[in-house]
Amino acid sequence: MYRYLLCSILTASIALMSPLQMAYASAQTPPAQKQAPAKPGAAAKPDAGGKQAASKGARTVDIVGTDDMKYSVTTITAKPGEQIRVRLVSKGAMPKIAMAHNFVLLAKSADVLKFVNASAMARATDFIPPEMKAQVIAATALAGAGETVEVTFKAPTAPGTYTYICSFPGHFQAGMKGMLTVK
Ligand SMILES: [Cu+2]
Repeated sequence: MYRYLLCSILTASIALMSPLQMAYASAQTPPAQKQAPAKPGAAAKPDAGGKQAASKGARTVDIVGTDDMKYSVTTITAKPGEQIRVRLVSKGAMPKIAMAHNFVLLAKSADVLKFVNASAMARATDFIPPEMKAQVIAATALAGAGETVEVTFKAPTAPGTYTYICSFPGHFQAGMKGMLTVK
């Protein structure tokens, strides 16, 4: 009699458990999947945290670069000498060799068109022409689709507007540029 009772209790609990477990498992899956796209950002955080000693107090400006060759942010305002961290996320479906983005802030004295033309020939150095490095205030590496790059720099102390560009060939011409205003 007892054994029969025990058996039926066990059977009942097992029968109850499996649908419960399945429900639990299926409830667990969607949030896990939802979190996956956020991972690159989250993964970048420990890295950023590690760099915080160098960029302490820096204000972060998040920019998205897309396959239509545009920045999501085309104007940045900074105080003279302010510490700025630009974090650029590349979103798109094209392979990195054909579509990648960077953020290159140029000195006020820079000849932007000349820089852009020289950049197109500088694939070996991530489209930053070595002979024109003196005109670069700050630059990130290239970010292919799904990648995040960042650079922390001190805004110029001289008030005025400074051009930033994506130096990947053709992108500046397509409108991938913006203005940093120091005031
Ligand atoms: Cu670009």
